[in-house]
Amino acid sequence: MGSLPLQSATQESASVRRQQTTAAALRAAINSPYLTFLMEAHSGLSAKIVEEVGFPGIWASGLSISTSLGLRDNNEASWTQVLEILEFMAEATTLPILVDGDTGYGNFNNVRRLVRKLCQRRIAGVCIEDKLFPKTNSFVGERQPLAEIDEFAGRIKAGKDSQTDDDFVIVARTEALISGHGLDEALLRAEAYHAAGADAILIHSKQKTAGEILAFAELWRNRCPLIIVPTTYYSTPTALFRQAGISTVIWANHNLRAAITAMRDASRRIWEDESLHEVEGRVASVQEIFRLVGNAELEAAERRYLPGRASAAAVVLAAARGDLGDLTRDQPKCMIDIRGRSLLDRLVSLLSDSGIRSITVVRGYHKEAIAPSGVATVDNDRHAETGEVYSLACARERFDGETVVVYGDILFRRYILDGLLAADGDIVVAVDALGALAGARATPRDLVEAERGFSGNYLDDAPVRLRTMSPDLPAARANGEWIGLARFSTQGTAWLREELDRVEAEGKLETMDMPMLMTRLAARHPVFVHYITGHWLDVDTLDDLSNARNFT
Ligand code: SPV
Ligand code: MG
Repeated sequence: MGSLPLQSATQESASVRRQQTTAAALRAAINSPYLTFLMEAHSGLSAKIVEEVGFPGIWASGLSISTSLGLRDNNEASWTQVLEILEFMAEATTLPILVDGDTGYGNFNNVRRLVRKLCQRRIAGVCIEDKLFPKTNSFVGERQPLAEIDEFAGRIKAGKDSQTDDDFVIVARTEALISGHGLDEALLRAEAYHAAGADAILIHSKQKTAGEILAFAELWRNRCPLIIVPTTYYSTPTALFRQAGISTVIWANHNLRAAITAMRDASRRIWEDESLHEVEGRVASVQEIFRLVGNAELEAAERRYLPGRASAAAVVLAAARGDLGDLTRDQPKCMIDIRGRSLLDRLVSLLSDSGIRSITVVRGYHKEAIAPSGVATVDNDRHAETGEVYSLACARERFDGETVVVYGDILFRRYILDGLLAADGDIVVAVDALGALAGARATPRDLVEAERGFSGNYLDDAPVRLRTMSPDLPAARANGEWIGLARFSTQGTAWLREELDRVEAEGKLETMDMPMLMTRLAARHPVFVHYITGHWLDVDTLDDLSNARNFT
């Protein structure tokens, strides 16, 4: 690949494709003066891969589709089952698809319905072969019976009369050479099919060399485009096909065969090793799967269409040991059991229930004890000598859009998170106004001084900005207590990342706590307070723990 004429052909096909229907693109590719290459695909996924690699079109191989369904290439899959696969393929790619329509699944009448259905599904063309239904793969057995010439020409004519897209391509495939009838019979048939309206002739051969194909091409003299399938004469240099004036080469089954080899190798390795160790790194990553099927597009759509900001990510800070005696000897605080479920498990469910899909837990102390399902983890292995901000920085790669940051040892009623997600502002912190009351809690943590206190007025929804957050704030200045839950919009997340970079550059990442980070953010950007009154708790003491057990 890569010689100049082919590149031009590919580029030309790609630009034609952008402006026209897939049928028109296939027609243009087949009729172009360049040699066109169609690559086999048998599923939505393989169609995507063929497109990404750069081919201008797809051969939807009957052999490959049947095999991928675990069936023989004998029309064991019904034509409507094949149609369903084609629907997935057409949805997965913008490339024109030339379908292997076998014999047309019956007589002229079956071909008519097939062609109409293919046009409805944006398929660019179909190839039908002059054999009898049910078909047998060309490489099985010898001297397979052929259809009568006139009868097959009738199938072609019926197909052409039924297409609802003028550019739809019908390729007539003759099996005369494969069935041992020689060049004269092949030419006779090709001529009849061309006269019946075929847009191109596929001349098939199962010889190891291209001799009979090249001889046919010379005698055919390009009365209409000629398509070949060099599966058995694979060692013939492609330059010879160009010289012979061939229109299109079909690489007929090589994605399926590649997949069989790769799947068998991986399965065998895993079976023998009882481990994934050797295979990981040699197979596509799960992230690659997400990219291929377009997860990013769905996330963008969720941001646009779903209420409740379902696309927010969450970072749960759960690296600290906490000090609850024996309860935290072999596990971090977030794993303490609260009536049959860990604190962390309850928190993760809460986040999920509010539509947060991507959750990352920062682990540290006894990290092996934290293995929540469906949740990513990152590790702060320096948890013993660092604080929350360092843990947050460990998860930096995990957030870039809207992000919720939450301590791993808190629980709250769901409406609090829903309210926070719906609140205006690029950075919003949930603040319990009751935390400002003297003696409200035995161990108040992060006190908050805001622009205004909580009014309790039903009609008061004016935004309130954060001034300072600190565990050492004099009680007289405190308007409430931060509950350890904050939301950052995409912009707010960008500011957070910038601030983390600054803190790191100043050498303070290891020691800084979250209140100081919030205070620094509030000095540069608007940080808003979302007031609540109770309905949450954190677990710092055994008293807190018994409260938590009553809370759920
Ligand atoms: C197919 O790919 O299903 C074909 C080509 O029809 S061949 O297997 O060579 O007959
Ligand atoms: Mg086939």
